[in-house]
Amino acid sequence: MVIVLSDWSNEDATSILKNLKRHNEWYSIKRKTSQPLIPSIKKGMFKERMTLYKNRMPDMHISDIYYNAFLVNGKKEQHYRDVSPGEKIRLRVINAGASTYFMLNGTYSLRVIAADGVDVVPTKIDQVLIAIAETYDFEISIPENGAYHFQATAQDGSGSTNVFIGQEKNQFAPKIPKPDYFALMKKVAEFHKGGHNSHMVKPYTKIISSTSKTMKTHKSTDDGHKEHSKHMDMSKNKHSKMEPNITTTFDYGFLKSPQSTEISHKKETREVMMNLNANMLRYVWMINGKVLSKDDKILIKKDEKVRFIMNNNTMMHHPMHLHGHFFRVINKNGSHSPLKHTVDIPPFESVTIEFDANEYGDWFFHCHILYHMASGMAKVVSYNTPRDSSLEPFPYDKVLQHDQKFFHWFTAGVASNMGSLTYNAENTFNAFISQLSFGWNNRYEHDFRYERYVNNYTRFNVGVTMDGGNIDPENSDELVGYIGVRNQLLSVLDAGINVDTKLRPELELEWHIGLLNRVQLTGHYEWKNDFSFIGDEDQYTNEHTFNFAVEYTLNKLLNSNLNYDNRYGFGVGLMFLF
Ligand SMILES: [Cu+2]
Repeated sequence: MVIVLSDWSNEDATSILKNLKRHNEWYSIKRKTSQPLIPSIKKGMFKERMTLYKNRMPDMHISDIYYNAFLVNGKKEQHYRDVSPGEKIRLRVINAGASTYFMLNGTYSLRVIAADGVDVVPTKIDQVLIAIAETYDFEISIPENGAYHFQATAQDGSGSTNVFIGQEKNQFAPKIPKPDYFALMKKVAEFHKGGHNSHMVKPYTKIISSTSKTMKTHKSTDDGHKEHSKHMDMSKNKHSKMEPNITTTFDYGFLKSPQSTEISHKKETREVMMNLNANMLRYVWMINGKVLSKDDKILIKKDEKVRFIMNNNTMMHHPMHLHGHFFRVINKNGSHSPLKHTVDIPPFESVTIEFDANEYGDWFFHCHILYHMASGMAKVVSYNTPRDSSLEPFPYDKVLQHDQKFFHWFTAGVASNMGSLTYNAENTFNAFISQLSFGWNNRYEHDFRYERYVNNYTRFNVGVTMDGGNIDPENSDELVGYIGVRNQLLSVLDAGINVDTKLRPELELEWHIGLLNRVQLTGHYEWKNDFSFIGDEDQYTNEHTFNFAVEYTLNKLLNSNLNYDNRYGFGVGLMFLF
């Protein structure tokens, strides 16, 4: 019996990705998985909260998206009666979700007989976490007096889907408890005490010769050698862990191949160290700090033994999937490590896989979370052989550009004191932002700028501001250009320094702090000083502009707010996101 699990959203995938890119809070509000400031303080976790801010991390979420339903073979629940009491059946469970891991359990424990379609030594287990794109085969016995309940619970605790196999629904699988997100936040904070990215390893590719036992090193430094010896120890230890498991105590230790899966020791080993990382605030997912379009190929050669060591530096699980090969997931079973095509890399852990390079051509290697893959978390494992001519209609370079797609969004505000309209067009490295605000008192400001990202958090910007002290045509409006640099100082605070065409310096701060599940404190502060380097006008001498708002999220598209702006005064209003 085949069980296909999936996650259903009423929203289309492009729109979901746009909302993730614009950091719309709605999905986490719906799931109630955020860790806002006030409850964090109440739970005595102010320090932990600050650690996440400082490390420019968003709240700890197990999944990014809110789903309307979880489905099994296309329905919320299935009841298959066409079995006999006591009958043994093979249940093949496939996780076809776009971005949901499921915890699987049943009326009684599951007997695992295969993983990703490959037989394993049968073993009983109470729960199995199935990553996206993984497959497990279980052997289950139908109860004598009722139906077997097979339950798949979304890992983030936001829902479940159920199958009953047999007659009467009278024996239920134990409920899976919801994750404690504050406890997870605490673990992440503890992990980051030593400074963020302290566990980052320099990526490298090395050839370890089979005969001479010497190493040929590519792209390496002395530093790299040190790292390497450390990681040789890691592979000796088989399944290595950087830290205790953050989100679950689940690993692949229960999977053991019935035969040895060792690859001939005579082969040269190509060891590839990679880091899985992200700019979680902008929803850019990378391998070794690069999206696919910036760094595509991992070159390998036929007949090599290829070893990938993958360090997950993010707060999310990543189901890494390699096309065209089965790889060994190195675990405590050593020579009998299981063969799989998809492997879960839990947050802040390291996993090693090995495969026999016995193919040719290019093979996609990617995170199987749809939105991570679309944002760049992928590589091409390439034997560097000529491309198949049948692929000519799909030019390679064009295929790669997928993660450079622009996303567009608007924010429109109407309040008793003012109105505003913001438009963003952003991709991985570029952002065009137009911001207009106007008060009913006839003052307005329009700013248009281009930002170029030089790393995850820093970008150069150039823009123009039309500052209308007064819309009254008798007063001249002033158009000035500016240039500067911006940096995301904290996950909740962005800062910028500019100098305009009249050589006036300008400092900007912008914050967005989650106070409660639906309540955010947002605001903006701008200071301009005119040292009169150019011209003698004094209208900008030490000008402060600021606004504060307490926003209450009504739904995905609508916030209500109470705000104060020192140009436009107090107001209450609504903000539309589209
Ligand atoms: Cu991922």
